Amino acid sequence: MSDTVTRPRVKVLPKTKRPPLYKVILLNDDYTPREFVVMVLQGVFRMSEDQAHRVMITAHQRGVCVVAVFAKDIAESKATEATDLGKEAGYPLMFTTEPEE
Ligand code: TYC
Repeated sequence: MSDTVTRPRVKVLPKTKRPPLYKVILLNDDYTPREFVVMVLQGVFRMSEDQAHRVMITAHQRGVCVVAVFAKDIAESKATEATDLGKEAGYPLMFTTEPEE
């Protein structure tokens, strides 16, 4: 029996690939009250009142604002949850998601 040690010829790279990230985007509309938008941002995205107010004002003035970035399933469930809160209250409040470049 020989004691030859064989090492792998191919370098094994560690599996460190992160899941692709998705932006949650808030869309402006003409009907949802500002305070309601702030409340939803605080509740669903755990923002302070200050942060939530800044995001709401940005969407109000520019039409859209990126709220946060998450893995795909989390981004989608939070966008749905936030949009549904508006729907339940009778508002057309809308959150969408899109992949981050
Ligand atoms: N534009 C709304 C208003 O004037 C407030 C609003 C802000 C609604 C941001 C949606 O994403 C939004 N009552």
